[in-house]
This record gives sequence, structure tokens and C-alpha cells, in this order.
Amino acid sequence: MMYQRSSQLFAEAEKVIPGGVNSPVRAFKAVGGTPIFVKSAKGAYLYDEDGNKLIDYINSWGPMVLGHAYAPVVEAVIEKAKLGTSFGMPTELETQIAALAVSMVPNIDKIRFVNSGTEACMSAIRLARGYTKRDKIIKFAGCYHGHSDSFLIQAGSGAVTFGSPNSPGVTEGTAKDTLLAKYNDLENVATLINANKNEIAAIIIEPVAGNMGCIPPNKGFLEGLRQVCTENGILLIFDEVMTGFRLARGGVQELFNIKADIVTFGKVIGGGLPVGAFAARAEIMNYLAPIGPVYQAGTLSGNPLAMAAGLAMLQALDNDRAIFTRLEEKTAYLEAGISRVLKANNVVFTINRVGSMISVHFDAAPVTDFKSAANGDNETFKKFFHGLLNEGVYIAPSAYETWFITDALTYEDLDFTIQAIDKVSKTF
Ligand code: KE4
Repeated sequence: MMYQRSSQLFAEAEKVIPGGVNSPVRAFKAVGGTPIFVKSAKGAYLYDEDGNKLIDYINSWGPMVLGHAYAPVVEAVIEKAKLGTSFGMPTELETQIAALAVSMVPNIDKIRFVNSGTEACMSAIRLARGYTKRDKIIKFAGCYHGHSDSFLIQAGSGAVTFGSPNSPGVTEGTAKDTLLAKYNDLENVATLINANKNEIAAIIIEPVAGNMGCIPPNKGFLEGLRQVCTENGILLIFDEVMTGFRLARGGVQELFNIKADIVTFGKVIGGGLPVGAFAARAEIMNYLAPIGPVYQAGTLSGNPLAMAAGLAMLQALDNDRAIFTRLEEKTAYLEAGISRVLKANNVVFTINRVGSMISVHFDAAPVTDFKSAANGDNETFKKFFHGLLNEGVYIAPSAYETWFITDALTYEDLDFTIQAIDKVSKTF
């Protein structure tokens, strides 16, 4: 594959955009090489600026669950744009998508729309703190909830002390209210709760993790979190920015039959336009301004174009429940194919999958948390990434990301991908 045009465009971008990108993961720092500049996309395929066609397994980090340029979404946005793009005033459309989301997702009565997953998660913990009148939160190492200060935290000095910033610009004052737990480790969570009695407002978690590769919750883990939260007056926040409307019509709450207190959304809910959201039962959501004391706002929140895209996407998912079955079947087929060819080529690997979220780790040991995810052989991953790119298959440019399968993929695409992995893994 040639990337001459992408290289030229990257050099120009670097002059006026920090790192040449508007989000760091796009810069290929984890895998090396020049980021690919995309010209257009349709269905399961990306078309880059050098004329290469790529099968897309990232799909804008999740939103394109029905494929790029999905016609009902495109048509809805075009029609809506002709009527004005933003008013800063309520519209019926917002009520329509809110009512549909509430009908699809268990245990929520009301939903507030924002413009990104970061905003949704940031607002959710502020709401939890306001509702419980407590300051601290627990998050899990390796889980990502966007880039607001309270989440950019690494392990603190001791097992049960507060966290410390993992980015300049995040203050110790902020970090002291974030406790860091180990994913899939209920005992560790209990230790943190006991060491901070009646001080913890919320536990926020990716109920199926996607930012350490894909990491499923161990059997009983989410149920255990639900129990300790109920027992200690702590709100359980499911960050479903990745999993919402992807792993099931009602997300992980439906998939695993677990009740969260607050749920956050992004990605799919916007159909590819900037939408985030957070939702809960009415007694919690009514704490939000203008009817409650917890302030949260946004000029473009509920924006007509974004709402039109999101409504068209949710309607499609609500009307054709077979989509979720197809996503499961296609991803299971891909998993079996990858496993078959990597085993045949004597590659050391493990595959994690929940529904249409899947990741390949070059390590024999099970990947169940951030520490084990970090044990993967990154040099092999780099060969894997670039080898597949050269074959026309685009996977995440980082071993710490999950792949997002789209229903637009055909079984021919999946077979092509499996054959490409067979060819590339023979060179390891
Ligand atoms: P955004 O602010 O990027 O819309 O959402 C933040 C977020 C919140 N919660 C979860 C579980 C997420 O995965 C994300 C964002 N995901 C990353 C992919 N790992 C977005 C890609 C990027 O940062 O460019």
C-alpha cells in the first residue's frame, strides 16, 4: 500500500494542529508510521487519500455499527440541515429521541443529551456527587471515561489511598477524590470502600471494558459491584459509551441483567455525529438544573443535526432486533477464523470478545485487567497492525483498543480478513 498523500497531508496538519491530529490515538504513536488520512467511507469500507480501500474494524471507535454513510442517517441530517442547524431552544426532536432511548434502555426514566462521551461521564459523576453529597469516586485502572480531570488518574502511593494525576494539568486536589481499583477484583473494591467509609459517591466502570482491549467482566463481578454499591449508598455508574446500543438494544444492563444507577452513552447514540448522554431514574435526574441544584449545560446539547442522526440510528436498531444477532454471529465467525489461523501458525495469542467487541492479545495468559493487558507483545502487535493495513484491513492502531464490528461487514469481508491474518501471521 502507498501512503504518499497521507504523508503529505500529515506534514501539513502538524504545522497547524498539535501532533497533526485532533485526538491522540489517531497519530499511530503506539504502532509507528504515518496516520492514514481518509477521503470517504461507505458501509464497511474506508477510502483513503491514496486511493486505498480498507475494511474498517474501528468504525470511528464504535458509532458506525450499521456502516459508514448509513442512508437513513445521512438523509435525516441533510433534511434537518435545510431547516436550520442550531437554535439553542428546545425542539420536538429531542423529546422523540429521549423517549425512544428511555424505551430501549432498562432502569432509566430520563436522559440528558450532551456532545461527547467525556461530557456524559463528567456530568454523571457531578450528578452522583450532588445527589449523594459525597466527594470521592472509584474508577478502575485501564478504564477510560473521557479526558475530564477526575478520570486522568493513576494508582496513588498506597493500595487504598487516593490517586495521583496521570497528566500534567490535573491537580493533586482533583486526584485526591479519585480512588483507583483493579478491574475484576471485588476484594480490592471492598478494601477501598472500607478505607473511605461514607465518602464515596459513585463507582464508575466500563461494564465490558474496551480501553484495555476488550475485557469481559468475570462472572459475578458486576453483581458484586451492584451489591456493595447498594449496601454502602454508592451510585453504580455504567459507562456504556462503547457498549450502549451495541452489545444489546438495552446495552449491558440488558445483556447481563444488572441494574446501574446512572448510565452514560456516546458513539452509537449519535449515529456518527457528536452526541453523548447520561440517564438514570427520575429521582436522580431531577437533581439536574434547571429543576435541581446540580448544574450542567451546553450550547449545542440536543443539536438538531445530531439528534436527527441519533434518532435515525436508534430507530434502525429498535426496528430490527436481528441486527444484534447478526453482529454476534459475524463476530463469533471472525473470532473462530482468527483463532484457527493463529493456532495453525503457532502464534501465542488470546482473544477476548463480548458480542461485536473483540480484541487480539499476543500473550498466552488470560487478559482480565490492565496489568495483564500490558503483558501483550507489542512488537508482534505492530507487525500485525501494519501487515493487515498493507493487506487492506484497518484495525485499531493500539493494542489497548477493542475492534468494533459493523453489520455492514459481509462474510466475504470476514473471510478476506481471516486470510489476511493467516498471511501476516506467517511472518511473525
Ligand atoms: P468521547 O469524549 O471520546 O466521545 O468519549 C469518551 C469515552 C468515554 N467512555 C468510554 C468507554 C470511551 O471508550 C470513550 C472514548 N473512546 C475512545 C476510544 N478508546 C475514543 C477515541 C479517541 O479518544 O479518539
